[in-house]
Amino acid sequence: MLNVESLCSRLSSLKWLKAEATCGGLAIRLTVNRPEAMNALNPEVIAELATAFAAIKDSNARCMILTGAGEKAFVAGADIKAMTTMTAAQADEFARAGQKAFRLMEQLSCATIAAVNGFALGGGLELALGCDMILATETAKLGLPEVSLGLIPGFGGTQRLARSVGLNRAREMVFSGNFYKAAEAREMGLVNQVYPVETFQAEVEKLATTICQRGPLAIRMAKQAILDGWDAPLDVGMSIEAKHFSELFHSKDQKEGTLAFVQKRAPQFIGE
Ligand code: CO8
Repeated sequence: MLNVESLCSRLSSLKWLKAEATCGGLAIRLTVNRPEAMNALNPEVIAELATAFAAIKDSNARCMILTGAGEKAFVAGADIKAMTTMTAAQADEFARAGQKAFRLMEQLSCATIAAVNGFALGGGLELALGCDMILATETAKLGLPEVSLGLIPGFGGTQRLARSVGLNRAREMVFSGNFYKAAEAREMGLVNQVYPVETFQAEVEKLATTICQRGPLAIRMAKQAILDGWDAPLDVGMSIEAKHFSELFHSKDQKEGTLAFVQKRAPQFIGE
């Protein structure tokens, strides 16, 4: 299993993504690095995201922070210029490639935070929706403006947004194509927290560091239980939870965490 430093050096050859170790080498910060086009996702960027997520899957990273380069955008959507000449078959291929990459990200065992530092529009918001949490700057704007282009969301937005904010809110966002301020997005439960630009990076790191200090296997099991159980019947979800809960009792971290509490000291989790 790759450690985060080796993971970052493996990803250093990517053209459109920047990978850096953070949180004392326990987490990876992945930056979509195409600021001249508002970090728009063309097929090459999508392919690189898929490569990066597959590598993260094989690593011991405890958290991934996903963000966009520059001061204006997280990701302003799929690359509109690339879509002007696409055939229906190419559009199908592009949509499926994005969906596959984002699904891979959604199923990573580590925690994932979308650090929305500007526009998160169309495919950009769809990317953020695949993360476990969305933190945003006060100046960020979020939306699914595809209908303004005669399109619909194609990277999972019609499916994940309704699951996140409910059907009616999702219909409003998708049918209007409007941009929403971060505060409004927080009110509707789309964004977890909103911070001023000046303190944003520090707040993102703070949350990531907290997550990295918790039991990594516990985070993995909790994430799996939530993912597998949330749209299952309640009894099925409960059974999934009990299975993951009890599995943790085979781990050293479970012994360490409970013992450390009793001994009134900080736990030293090793991820085993
Ligand atoms: N694609 C390509 N280039 C973009 C994109 C984009 N999504 N967004 C911005 N850019 C480029 C601009 O064209 C411009 O480039 P240039 O300088 O060469 O003209 C540069 O970034 C800077 O942009 P602006 O000058 O427009 O900057 P502003 O600050 O004036 O505006 C906005 C910023 C509001 C973000 C504006 O750029 C905008 O509205 N962008 C488009 C947002 C959008 O509609 N996104 C949805 C795209 S569709 C989509 O995401 C579908 C996903 C599913 C795909 C399924 C596959 C088929």
